[in-house]
Amino acid sequence: QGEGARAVPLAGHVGFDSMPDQLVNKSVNHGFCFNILCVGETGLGKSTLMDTLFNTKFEGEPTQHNQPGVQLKSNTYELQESNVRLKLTVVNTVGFGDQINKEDSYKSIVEFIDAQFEAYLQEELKIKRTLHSYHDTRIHACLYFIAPTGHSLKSLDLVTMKKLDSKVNIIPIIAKSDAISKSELTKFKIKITSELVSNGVQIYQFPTDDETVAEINSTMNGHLPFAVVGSTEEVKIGNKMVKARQYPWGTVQVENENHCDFVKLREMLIRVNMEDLREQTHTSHYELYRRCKLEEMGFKDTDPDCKPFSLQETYEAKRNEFMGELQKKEEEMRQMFVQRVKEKEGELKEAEKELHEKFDRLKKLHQDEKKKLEDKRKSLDDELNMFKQKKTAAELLLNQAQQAGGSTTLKRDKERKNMLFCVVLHKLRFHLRMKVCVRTRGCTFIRTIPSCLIDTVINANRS
Ligand SMILES: Nc1nc2c(ncn2[C@@H]2O[C@H](COP(=O)(O)OP(=O)(O)OP(=O)(O)O)[C@@H](O)[C@H]2O)c(=O)[nH]1
Ligand SMILES: [Mg+2]
Repeated sequence: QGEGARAVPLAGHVGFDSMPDQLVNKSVNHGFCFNILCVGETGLGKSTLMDTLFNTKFEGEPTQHNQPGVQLKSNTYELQESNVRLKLTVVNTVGFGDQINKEDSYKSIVEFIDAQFEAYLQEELKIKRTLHSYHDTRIHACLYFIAPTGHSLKSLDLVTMKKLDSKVNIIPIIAKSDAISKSELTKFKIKITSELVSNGVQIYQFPTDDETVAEINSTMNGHLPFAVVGSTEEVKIGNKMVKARQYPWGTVQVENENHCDFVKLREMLIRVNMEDLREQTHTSHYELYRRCKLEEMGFKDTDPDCKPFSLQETYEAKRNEFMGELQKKEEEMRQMFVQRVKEKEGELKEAEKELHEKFDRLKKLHQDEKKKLEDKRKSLDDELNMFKQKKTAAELLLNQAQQAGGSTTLKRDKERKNMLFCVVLHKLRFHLRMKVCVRTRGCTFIRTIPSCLIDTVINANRS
């Protein structure tokens, strides 16, 4: 090649023409992985289509649709066809379109896709990388299920596809296309395509640079979005069992190209472009994520003078920048700390002063109170003493009275008797003076007895 270059003809078979075989063998031994994300509203036939595409039954339980937000549910299956192993991951958007406010419905999908890119980037940035055995979970194809309304795309569909188009290969499909008539379907497809173009939504285009598949791929690009029908039910048509959906008015055959685009989808997604989808994911979408992320982290390929920037230089520049920022922050924090300490000290001093004042006030109050109480106590003591004295005097008086009480009674008794005696005596005197008869010498005389005599008689008989 080029001028002066020497052509070296081979004299015989060397063997490097077996390189493709070596590559194939290695890849077959290692196995492949493919990750599909199904985005679409509840009940649009996502699970049925996956089962129909891979000719198996994936999901067991139907999912709940009463969550407050969209959740991504991922399931990985190990499939084998001939001697080729495929690790297939099917990610479902549970609850997509179920909320009244659908504003944030796309967010969890974007976050999920970014999280897979981030995990791969972290693995790449590791010192000890194990990328050959790493389970790559990056989404290779996003099947976007459009409801067969026959009108136009819903704003939820447009917003979600717009947010996803730079992160994933979007293949739009019209779900349950047996629900829409042939003429309506043609118009619907045109309408969807024009809406996608006018809103700048980039959908995946089957590659036309490989001449072996260029023709079929360019034809298929014209059939997008594919109108699909899914079913795992087998129906006997002629002498063949085919997958179909049976209705009272007829049968829709899933694999009949006159009935729907299921075969086109399977051909394009699995049989022709699976590897291109994987490659596009790595070289286009992941690359974009990686570039943005590394730029965010401060890595650049060229310096301001457009000279190549080595990783070492970038690292050191970033380190210096970081250290500078750190020092600045440290200084700021130190000053802030000193300031806060000063403020706190002032506050504490103020509080201490207030406490002292309060203490003094309370002390004075306490002293006054104590003095008052002591005075009161003194006066009470005096009162008590006086009371005791009075009590003693009273007791004394009482004793005396009690003692004196006995003789007085006697005396009074005596006096009363005397008085009574005097009264009797007086009456007696009077009586005797008036009525006593004295018998003298056989004669009875009524005589007045001299009172002295009476007194003598009475006194003699007093006791
Ligand atoms: N008419 C018609 N019905 C379909 C088609 N595909 C699936 N269905 C029916 O639609 C219903 C829902 O199908 P699923 O595959 O469970 O839908 P899904 O999107 O996985 O539902 P969720 O996981 O609950 O969101 C089932 O009754 C299917 O039989 C189709 O192509 N046409
Ligand atoms: Mg489902």
